Amino acid sequence: MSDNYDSSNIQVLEGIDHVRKRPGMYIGSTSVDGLHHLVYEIVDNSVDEALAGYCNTISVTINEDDSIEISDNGRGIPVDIHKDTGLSGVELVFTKLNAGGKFDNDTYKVSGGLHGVGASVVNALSEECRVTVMRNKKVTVQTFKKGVTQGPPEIIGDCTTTGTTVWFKPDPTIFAVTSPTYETLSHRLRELSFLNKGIRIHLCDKREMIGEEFKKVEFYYEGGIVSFVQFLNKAKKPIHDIIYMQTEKDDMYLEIAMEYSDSYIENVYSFVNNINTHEGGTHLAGFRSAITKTINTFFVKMKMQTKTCEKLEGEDVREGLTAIVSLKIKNPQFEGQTKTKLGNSEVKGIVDSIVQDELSSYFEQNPNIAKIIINKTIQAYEARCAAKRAREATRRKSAMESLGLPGKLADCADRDPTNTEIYLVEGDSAGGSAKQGRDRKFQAILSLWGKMLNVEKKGELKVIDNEKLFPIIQAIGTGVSDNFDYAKLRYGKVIIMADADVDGSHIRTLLLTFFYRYMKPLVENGNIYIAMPPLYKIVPKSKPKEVYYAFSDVEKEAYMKENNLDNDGVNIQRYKGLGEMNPEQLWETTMNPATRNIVKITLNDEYTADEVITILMGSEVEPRREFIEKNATYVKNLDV
Ligand code: 0RA
Repeated sequence: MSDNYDSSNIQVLEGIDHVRKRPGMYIGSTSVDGLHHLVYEIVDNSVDEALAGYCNTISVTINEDDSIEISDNGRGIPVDIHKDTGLSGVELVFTKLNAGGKFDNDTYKVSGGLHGVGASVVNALSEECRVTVMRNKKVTVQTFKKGVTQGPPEIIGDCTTTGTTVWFKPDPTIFAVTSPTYETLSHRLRELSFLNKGIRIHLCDKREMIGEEFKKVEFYYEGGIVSFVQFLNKAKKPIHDIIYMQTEKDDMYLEIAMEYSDSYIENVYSFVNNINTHEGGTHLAGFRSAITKTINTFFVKMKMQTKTCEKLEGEDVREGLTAIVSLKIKNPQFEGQTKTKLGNSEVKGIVDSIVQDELSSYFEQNPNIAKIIINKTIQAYEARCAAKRAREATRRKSAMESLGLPGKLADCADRDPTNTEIYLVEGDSAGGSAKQGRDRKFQAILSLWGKMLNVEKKGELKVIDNEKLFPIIQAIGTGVSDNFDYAKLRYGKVIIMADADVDGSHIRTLLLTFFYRYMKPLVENGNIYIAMPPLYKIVPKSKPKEVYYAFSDVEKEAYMKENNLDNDGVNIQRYKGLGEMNPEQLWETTMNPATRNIVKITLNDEYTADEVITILMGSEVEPRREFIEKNATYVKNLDV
């Protein structure tokens, strides 16, 4: 063993100690998100091996005991003993902070943000971790507990192929949750296979059977990000074929796929080293600036200007655009609140010039498509100008009436949004009861009236002008779309209250679509809620003062059984609508924070949330029919 062994061992132990004391610093949190980070760390190493060209299949298995196994068919992590340290290659990767397999420097490694802290962090936070390597015709195993090596690598057999398998069991003394979520892992693995074309990624959950087999899925996209855009647009009506560009320049690898559809929505996702840059950054800025410039150039060149439209703006060229911008670079600098904004300043100009070159030559070669896109953009421009005129007119009107708030609003006394809530109530009689029943200190009521608009089928002009939506926009205070300002939010909770029937469900879906498209941060930050009024009022005949409210049939049955009641022994009232409740009942069942049932709307999967909304509310009939047929039993409890 080398002289350096002792000092390097002390460093390793100090490293492990720090990771276990401050896990949040390495993996963000010790909640279920942190748990998933462990999986992503190991998968990222296999993806690096694939990007280097040595591996094409990665398999992730969740075992019955919640332990996790990740295999790849790469070269296998070296197992021979490193001269200077006396450690095996596996030991180096799994015990030295940031050693993570970055032996060679000729590929773009997935490292940055919270990722890239390496396998040693996973090891330190695992009760037990076992690495099995197939390499040089031998199968070799090395085991660790809480990051500490349990012995030298051991040859356990022969083999003919190569690869690495990492099995680990997250330490239950560190993690609040030790059971990974299939859907979350599946979402990320799908994203990874879109972003890295040609890699086959399997996920298998041995905790659950589907028929005779374990729950499992395989992701493989030959088209990479082109397939990604196809997937995002599958419920939309594209107006041309996907434009794809791929360039390597100055230590950067840039890939873009883009396609316009007849939708009004911008749907652009950007990535750096496979990390979703939710907050954008210099790569996205470069892309945006380039498409605005290129489209304007061809707009002039092709003599498409009109009297009213002489110049197209960024918002116009992004309307209806679905795109993936995927950049791989050596030293990404991540900034922003969630470290998902690219900061490297040199990137903007380089991406800008690449995209201008590529898109220009595409337009030169495909003038018909250029024309289709520019026409779409001109329409967006005209609609935006009309919306602006309408906004100004409304502003003038409200200034004259010196009324920033809608007439139908019964506001609350408190002005602090951390305390306040607003109920959006469908139906005038329910609105009346809610006004009388509420606690006016912190609860505001807005009765909704008029014809609701399906925002998915209309541009912004119609939306802000809509008689039902405009008072909601006024009352909430944040503004919409690009003018949205979270700091102006007037109520911390926005609660949609509608009947528990088909009409109520339609109103809820339309309002959720509106919030998702025009006030998305409210959905992302968990400000939107749905009130759940009870379905039944149950009064035992023997105790007429004892009132029980049941929110579902299951609850009703359970209550009857618990109290040995049969249908003769009780009076049951089935509420047909909120309007049937008096103010006291409404307060007790649906508005009193101590007793009510409200459901917070959450975004589970950003890509499918968009798809579900598009399918349910968009202009294409066929995907909607298919979706409803496939999901008929779930539609009632739709989780956007
Ligand atoms: C460094 C060198 C070599 C392989 C790897 C790292 C490697 C790391 C991981 C992590 C997960 N799967 C992996 N597969 C490979 C081998 C270099 C060579 O053979 O020349």
